[in-house]
Amino acid sequence: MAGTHRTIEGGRSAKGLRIAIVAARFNHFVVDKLLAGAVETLESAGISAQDLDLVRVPGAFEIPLAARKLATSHNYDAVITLGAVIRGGTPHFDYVAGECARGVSEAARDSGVPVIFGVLTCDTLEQANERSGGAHGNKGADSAIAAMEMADLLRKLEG
Ligand code: INI
Repeated sequence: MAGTHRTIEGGRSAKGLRIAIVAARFNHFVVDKLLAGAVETLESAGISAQDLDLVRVPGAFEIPLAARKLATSHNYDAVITLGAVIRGGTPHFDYVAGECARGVSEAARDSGVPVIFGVLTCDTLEQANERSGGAHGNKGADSAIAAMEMADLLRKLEG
């Protein structure tokens, strides 16, 4: 009904936000492009250099533990996770991708801090390239936007 509701949503400014990025080293040729997209987006949205920390982990499987540590420290308004899990010929993909996704959502739920899932899970390297600065955009940049929105939304909801 018109006029009887209000919409609450977060803005897209990074001014005054403290953000941590957890980036996997595995498939670094893809992840580095996600990282560049995230950092550029946060910098153009006004983040201060001292308010942005980068944490490196070996692979996507290790992302949840680091993300949870950062989120529960409450030193950050949001945590962005970046990685690339690319399907090989074995079930390994399903374990790594599944555990990573589950752990990232648990880190957010346990801490109450937004933990953004910027981990590509793709069948092929081509699909990963398309989503890290190719035809389908840059998941790192999208994740930075989601982090800003969610951090601001939580501030408003906690009001
Ligand atoms: N880690 C990734 O980030 N992406 C992958 O595609 C991947 N594959 O395919 O194996 C991968 N494996 C490593 C894993 O994340 C852990 O670092 C490793 O198992 C040690 O715990």
